Amino acid sequence: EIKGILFDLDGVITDTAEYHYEAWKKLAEDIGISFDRDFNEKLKGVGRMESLDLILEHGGKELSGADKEYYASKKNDHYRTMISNITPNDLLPGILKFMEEIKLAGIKTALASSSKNAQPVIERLEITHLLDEVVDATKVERGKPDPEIFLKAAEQLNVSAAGCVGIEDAQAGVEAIKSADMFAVGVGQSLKKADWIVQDTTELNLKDLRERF
Ligand code: B16
Ligand code: MG
Repeated sequence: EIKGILFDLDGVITDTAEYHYEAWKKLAEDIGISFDRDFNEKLKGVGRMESLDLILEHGGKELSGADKEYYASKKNDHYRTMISNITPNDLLPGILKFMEEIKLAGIKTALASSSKNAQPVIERLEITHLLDEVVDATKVERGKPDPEIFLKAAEQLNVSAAGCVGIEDAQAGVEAIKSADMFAVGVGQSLKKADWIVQDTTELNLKDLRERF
């Protein structure tokens, strides 16, 4: 029986991925590193500093710790400016209906996001009341694919991992869910390790999920 559903934010509830992409692209090009959508896929679900490390590695560049802090915070300032315009219209299609359906069924929900900006984003999306717990990058030590964030979300909901479903759009996220011994829903075709793969968020519904769980 499904007791808890744990949502990734970026790519599942809203498409902040596009803003991360634009902000990283600008920063990479500012420091002379080429950046495209293909490479950007590797950054999905990955924390801010880890993402900067991957970009530097990709461009064959090394920076001091202080410079890395500077560039990571510059990227974040740009990202914060973009997310300040988010409204409930930016919820991905079908996700609000799905979250309301879960709430009505009495299943608990939590957010499990690698973003340190998750709180302002869910406030702007006006879905705070649909999430019983919020676990973001400010509350865990290890990023996805480590299972910590999903295990912590389950613990805060007071449900066992076996009763949890995690929903992710990133490879690192699906791996984290599987390492936590939970049922993984993957949004997007390339998530081969997921237990149920949907093309997009409009396919999410409780009946189909329960049949597969
Ligand atoms: P921030 P998620 C992740 O969010 C994004 O997918 C990833 O691209 C981003 O680098 C990471 O959050 C950190 O975000 O810089 O805002 O702390 O998919 O785990 O909800
Ligand atoms: Mg994501």
